[in-house]
Amino acid sequence: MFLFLSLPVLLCAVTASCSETKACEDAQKTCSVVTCGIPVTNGTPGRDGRDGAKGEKGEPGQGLRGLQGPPGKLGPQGNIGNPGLPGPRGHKGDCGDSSGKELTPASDIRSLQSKLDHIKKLQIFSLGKKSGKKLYVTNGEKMPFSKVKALCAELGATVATPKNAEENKAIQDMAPDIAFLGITDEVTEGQFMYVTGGRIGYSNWKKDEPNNQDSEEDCVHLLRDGLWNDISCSSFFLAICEFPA
Ligand code: MMA
Ligand code: CA
Repeated sequence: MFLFLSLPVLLCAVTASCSETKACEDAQKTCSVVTCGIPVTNGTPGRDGRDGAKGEKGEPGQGLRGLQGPPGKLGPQGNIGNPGLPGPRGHKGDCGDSSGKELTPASDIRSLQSKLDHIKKLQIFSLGKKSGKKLYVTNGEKMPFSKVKALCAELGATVATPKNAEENKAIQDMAPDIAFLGITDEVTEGQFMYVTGGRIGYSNWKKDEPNNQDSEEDCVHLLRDGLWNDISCSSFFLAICEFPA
């Protein structure tokens, strides 16, 4: 703590080394202008100092935890999920209506039948079929006999089979090439039969035929001159089908 001395004392003290009470009393004897004060203790406190620098952050407090806040806002909609498994089989349905109101009326059936008959007539006319005569049809393709049979069967027809000279001539006239006839001796060698059944009642063999060449000629084809020859069933000839007279 400093001593608070008046200025003259200080000046004197400077010359007389008057820095202490005892030194000052000594100085009074030699220094007339020196007035020594009574010894003092502490002065009144000074004003408060300026605010210090901000301190470091303190440790967390020990108070009670606050209440939980309200729920947050709704999030965005998610992606569409995968399809679910098929549901269980439903109950058996009711019996059908037997009242007949769902059926096609007989008048409609008659009308359709009439139209179909008309279309058939037009087609027969366009193919040149004469009343009471068989209708022969070809697609112009050559194939083994088994294929000819299958093709004609698909059409609801049979393989062209002349049962008299007139029919033989009709086929000869419409055929653009050598064609298979619906006749074979596949069942019994040398015994020619209609593929539709029964022994043949008419024939038009070429001279020296049938000869069963190489023992493998069970089918019959119609040559361009209208004569017949027995030939291998696996060889290729024209397919001609016939529809009833
Ligand atoms: C000859 C004759 C016929 C036989 C054929 C086989 C050309 O005619 O022998 O009887 O069916 O050959 O190609
Ligand atoms: Ca032959």
